[in-house]
Amino acid sequence: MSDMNRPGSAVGESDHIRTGLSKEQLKQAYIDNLFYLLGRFLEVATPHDSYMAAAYTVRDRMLDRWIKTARTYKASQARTVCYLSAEFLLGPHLAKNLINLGIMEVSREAGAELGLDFEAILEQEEEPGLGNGGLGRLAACYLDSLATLQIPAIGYGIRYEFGIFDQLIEDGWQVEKSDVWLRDGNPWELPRPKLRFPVRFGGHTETFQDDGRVRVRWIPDLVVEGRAYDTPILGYGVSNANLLRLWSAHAPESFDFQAFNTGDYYGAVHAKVEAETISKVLYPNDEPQAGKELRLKQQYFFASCSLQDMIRLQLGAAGTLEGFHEKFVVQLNDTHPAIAVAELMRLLIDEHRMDWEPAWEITRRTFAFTNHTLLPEALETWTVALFGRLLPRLLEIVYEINRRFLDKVRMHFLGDEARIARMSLIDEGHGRRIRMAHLATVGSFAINGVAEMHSELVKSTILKDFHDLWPERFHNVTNGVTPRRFIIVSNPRLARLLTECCGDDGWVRDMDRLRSLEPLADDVGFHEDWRRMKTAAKRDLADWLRRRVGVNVDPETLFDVQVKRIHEYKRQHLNVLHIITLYERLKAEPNRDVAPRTFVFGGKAAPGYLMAKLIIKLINSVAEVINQDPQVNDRLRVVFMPDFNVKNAQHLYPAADLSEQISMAGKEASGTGNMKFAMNGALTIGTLDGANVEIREEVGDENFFLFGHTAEQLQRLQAEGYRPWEICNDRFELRSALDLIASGLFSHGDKELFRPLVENLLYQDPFMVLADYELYLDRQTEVSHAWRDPKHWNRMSILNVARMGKFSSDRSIRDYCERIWRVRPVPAEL
Ligand code: Z16
Repeated sequence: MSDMNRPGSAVGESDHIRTGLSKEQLKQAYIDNLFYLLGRFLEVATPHDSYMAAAYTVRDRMLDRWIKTARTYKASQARTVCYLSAEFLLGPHLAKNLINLGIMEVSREAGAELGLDFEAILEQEEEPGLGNGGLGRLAACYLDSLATLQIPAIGYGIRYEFGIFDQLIEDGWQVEKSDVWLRDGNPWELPRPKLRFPVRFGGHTETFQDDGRVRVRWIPDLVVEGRAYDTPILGYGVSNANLLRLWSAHAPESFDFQAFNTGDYYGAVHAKVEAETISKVLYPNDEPQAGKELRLKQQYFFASCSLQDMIRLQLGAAGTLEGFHEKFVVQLNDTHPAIAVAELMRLLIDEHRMDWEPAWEITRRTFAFTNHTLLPEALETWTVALFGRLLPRLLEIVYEINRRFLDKVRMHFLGDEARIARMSLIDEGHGRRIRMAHLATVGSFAINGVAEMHSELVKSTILKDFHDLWPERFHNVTNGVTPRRFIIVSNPRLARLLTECCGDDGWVRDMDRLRSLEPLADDVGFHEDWRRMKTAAKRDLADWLRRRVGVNVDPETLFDVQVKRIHEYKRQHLNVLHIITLYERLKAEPNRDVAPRTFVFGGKAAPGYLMAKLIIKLINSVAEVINQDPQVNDRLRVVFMPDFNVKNAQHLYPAADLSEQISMAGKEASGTGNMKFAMNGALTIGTLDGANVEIREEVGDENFFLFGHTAEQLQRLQAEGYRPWEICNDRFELRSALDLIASGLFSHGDKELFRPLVENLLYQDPFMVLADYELYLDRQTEVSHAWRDPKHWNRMSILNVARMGKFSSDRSIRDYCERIWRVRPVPAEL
């Protein structure tokens, strides 16, 4: 090892092997890491060795920035944003970090000179899939924007040993496989074995006298230790690198010894297993599963560790907890971490001997709460019985918060008993349950929804009573996505074109600058560039689908894409009904002139959600029949892309022509896939739901295919008595499509297979698929016509990209900073 390489040598010199960014330095560092960290040399390195060495080479360059950022933040004494989230769906780190460091091209050249297959190295990375979908991916986009905007921030979550399951498709059905993402090691994280906190479970509480005051002691029957694992999150084009701190659960060593000394070896091992189970696996549901004790343990575990860590930082810096809320603001990503409200009270009162009032003052000025759903089945509650058994001290605190809160309500609404019952933290009607959304709302100074429409609905429906009481606490922050991953990493051709048009790459940090594309919307030469870019992306996807999924698709056809979690409210089956209708039209009239389309679906179903799994089976079954029918398969193709995740998604966004955002109006809080597609130049066919409303406002009504009933109209329909089967009576093609599914055509003659799906649509149709069918078909016909006029289509596509600036997560984070967190940038310098 050279002198320069020894620990203790000065870090930060631009010629340093761990920090230098030149091609020669990168090559040198890569070989060095391959040798010293992996025990390999170029000639024998496997692709995975190469990936690891590359990752370490990049990480070295991040650590330098990370340490300097931490120093700068500490000196600034600025307020830190703590983003508490049970999910972070980060996606692969390597390419993202190369981009944010600004060394993608030089690394590619360095790799080439070493004889490495750069793409194969990127392909090696197992993505950290620590999230289900939108909410977890949003958290990852926000980390990227926080670092890029130089905001002091920490992401806190759980280091699940198994993330979201890998999806296989066998005989058309979803099969789940466990996600062993840590098997080959994770080069991006730094274990912090000394950074650990105890978390208690079970047992009972006692009161005792302390200095003339009654205090409470919690005697648990299980103590779990949370250990920190840190991942640096680098901003784009800045030196700031923030911290993502994930907690892993372990049995405290001391406990093993105790049991061992008394001879209870099995007991000791059992306690260890029980403790470690807490961070074992991500719950693969996008809505809560009733009564899952382990899930509550996970929530309390990471909330408690994170708060103990903040308190440690606060005491280290200020020596007192007074003013804690001025140094930290904690954003609750949905109700998953809402228990933190009661836990901060416990820590302040029981562990740091504060009185209730000052503790409550700090608590309610610390938290802010984001709601992500209005679906009644997705609102989290815990039975008092389970909660009290697992967290006896927290139940007492929740009761006391509730008692004081209801006194206020009583005074404000002068004994409106119905309202008091509705607002209580305890739902007395359904076997006594704790309403986590109410706990989060009462404990927060700000509450926000994730799109304009959603935030309005939060105020007028699920939290109406709270809005009546505290209107000033309610806000909107429309979601956004990061252009670093969803344009630069996934669509480098588009990125290059945008940089050319704008004159520089300033648009990456200020997406409003893409407005300068507008004058090019009618430029013939630019249309040619646009077409070439799109066709190349579609060819790439076609190649990828051939290699990975084994299907052939024609890049000349319209790529019509719907990728997202499979859920009835998202209405993938409405899309299928359109496909079947096109199929029937072509069968009846083989020479009919229809725009050739390739339909691509992707998404995971919660393993216990049978209807969602049946929808996957239906898509694959329809695909099997249509793709094999020579009468139509030159004009219709259907593909289900298995294992939709961040890594696979990156191949799709650049290649899509049409983005399907067809949820039942009023059900999708925001959607974020809608943004990723539109900023890559896909046109949207969508309902007036979630952020679709704002996307349409931005890109212009004439550049968006709107269809469907409004949320209000659907509500009225439902109130009048919705009878879906009657719709079929006057809609011949709809009847016929449903009959075709029921006939067994797509199930080798089996008439039973899809019966639950068809009957549900005919007799229940809770998400009003049939009500929107005809409007959807009409709009799709217009899509086909528009596709026939490439000039017009390209114009719309260009204008979409030019006008999507609002949906950069940088804008969302600026909104949070100004409206909610009241924090400012703290630039770090190298
Ligand atoms: C989730 O991804 C979302 C909501 C929720 O209650 C739970 C999960 Cl895991 C989604 C919303 O469905 C989606 O509309 C929204 O865009 C996303 O959260 C981010 O806000």
